[in-house]
Amino acid sequence: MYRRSLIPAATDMANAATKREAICAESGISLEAKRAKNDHEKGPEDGKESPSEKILDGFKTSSVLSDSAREKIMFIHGKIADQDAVVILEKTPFREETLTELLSDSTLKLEMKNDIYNSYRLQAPPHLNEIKTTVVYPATEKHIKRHQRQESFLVEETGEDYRSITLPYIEKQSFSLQWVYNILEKKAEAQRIIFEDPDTETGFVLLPDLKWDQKQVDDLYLIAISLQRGIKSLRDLSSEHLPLLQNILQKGQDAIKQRFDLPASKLRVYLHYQPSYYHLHVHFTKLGYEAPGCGVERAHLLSDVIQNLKSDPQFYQTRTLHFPLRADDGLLAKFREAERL
Ligand code: M7G
Repeated sequence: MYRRSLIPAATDMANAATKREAICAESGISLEAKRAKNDHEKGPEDGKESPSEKILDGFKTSSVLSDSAREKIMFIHGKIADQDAVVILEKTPFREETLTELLSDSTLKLEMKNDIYNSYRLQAPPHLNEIKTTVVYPATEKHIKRHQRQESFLVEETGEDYRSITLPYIEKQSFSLQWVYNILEKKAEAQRIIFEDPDTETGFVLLPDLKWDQKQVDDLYLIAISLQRGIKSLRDLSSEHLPLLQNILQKGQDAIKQRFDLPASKLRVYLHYQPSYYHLHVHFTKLGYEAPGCGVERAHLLSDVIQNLKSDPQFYQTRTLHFPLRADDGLLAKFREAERL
């Protein structure tokens, strides 16, 4: 079966900001890369942006943090103008609507022939051979570490462990939420929003995840970000949040059905524990796509979360939760210090 392409939807785009994004997507450069140096406050839609094609010109590679031949992805640490940067290069899936062009307009170089078996190197036209590129710049030590291949350990966290070990740690150490606030305040990615419910209590914004290039639904990945601030993670949820969670599930599914023609039965809707960013958000990925972090040790289905809160309003304050931590994670060191590992 061919992949369903999303390109026609993209051609509906009308205004200038959206066109800018399309150019970005075309060039394979994530909008994140277009942020002006040290400009954490504004997204590229607002300010004068540095030219997208220049950001990697002076990039100096320090090391390959990790890579996967199977997933065709590489995480690279390097410097841009003496500041740390992380570059993620990822080959993207084939698209049905470019197949004819790909097969007819490419050059074939013979590798070997044997009976009915023929092996070639196909040299595709550049626009059919793009690489999704994400640039995190300036990157913190934590951004660099998280992409390094590392052994991980499963941690068992009681409600008390959360309050005495995890909470004090995440209050000091977690990633900046500036990108989340930029989205909520329409300072960044405003043109990418797929659905928005403006209710201050139960509202949320649904948009493509940074990891998704939106070219085909096979690897669909959206995130719903709660408008309410201050809900850090699963641990903060109680029955008072049921209307918010049910709203995200229902309206998120409806919006995806309408926009991408994918029914709820084709979606995996979940929260991470631990998340990387401590502002309530829900992941929507296509069932069958092995999205990073969708394993049982980290993903909690939103429908299960809702049921758990219905049967016990304090479920997530009292239950023991398990999650993996990388060997170099400071939180793991805290669990070790407390002799909980
Ligand atoms: P998480 O569960 O906090 O952590 O999910 P994870 O990154 O370890 O999965 C945060 C989600 O937000 C991830 O799926 C990220 O790919 C996504 N994300 C991160 N950033 C910095 C951005 C961004 O700037 N824009 C968008 N649209 N998504 C982002």
